[in-house]
Amino acid sequence: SSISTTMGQAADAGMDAVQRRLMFEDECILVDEQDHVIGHDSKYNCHLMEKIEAENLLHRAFSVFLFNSKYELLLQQRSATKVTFPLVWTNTCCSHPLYRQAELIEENSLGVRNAAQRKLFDELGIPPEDLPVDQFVPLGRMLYKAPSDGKWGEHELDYLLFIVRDVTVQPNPDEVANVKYMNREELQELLRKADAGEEGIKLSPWFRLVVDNFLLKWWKHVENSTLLEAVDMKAIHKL
Ligand code: DMA
Ligand code: MN
Repeated sequence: SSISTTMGQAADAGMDAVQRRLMFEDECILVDEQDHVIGHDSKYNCHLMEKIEAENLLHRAFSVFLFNSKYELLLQQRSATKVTFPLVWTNTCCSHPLYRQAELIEENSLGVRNAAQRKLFDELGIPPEDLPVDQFVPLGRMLYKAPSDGKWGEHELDYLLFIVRDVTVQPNPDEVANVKYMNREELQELLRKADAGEEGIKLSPWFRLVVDNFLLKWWKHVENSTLLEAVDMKAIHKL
């Protein structure tokens, strides 16, 4: 193997092999703060805090919130092997649209919805036919930066996608440690435990931002079947 490969492995000692592969295979979409595509870079580079700060790297992402027909929200706990934010509780599924034709389509956020369908299968084993792309409702976009640990972090323009659907779930242990449907009271309880610093209960920073800024209002729209009234894809909320 080449010297650079050897050095890269030394620098990332302990990184899970599956997650390392995705770090170099996944090519993220670089955007400016108005969400215009300005280039692309590896998932690895896009999540290195040092590069984010030095080059102001910002990439496109999505966060899915899936509700069942009882209007409970599916949460996941990230696997222990995730490079960023291991073992934190978060919304149903998050990832990045990749720099490829099907996931770059901007009309009606179709590229992002295609990526969501792909990752809900990869992470949670939900068959794509259970999640037609036209059923995802893009509600809004937020821009945020969050360090994970010393080396890694996020700086994303995140599309917030809601979907109401009963699905079969088969979590992929490389990605997901645990899943749970929660009603509002159960989520409040989880938030309380996280705030109290209870052992093993942590929330992702982006989920926390959505909870604090949008979730309760949008949850009511889910229950009233009025989600389309909540759509605002013009603004980009800088949080
Ligand atoms: C990245 O999620 C996207 C957001 C909104 C944080 P992730 O770290 O779970 O990405 P991936 O599943 O591709 O590792
Ligand atoms: Mn990211």
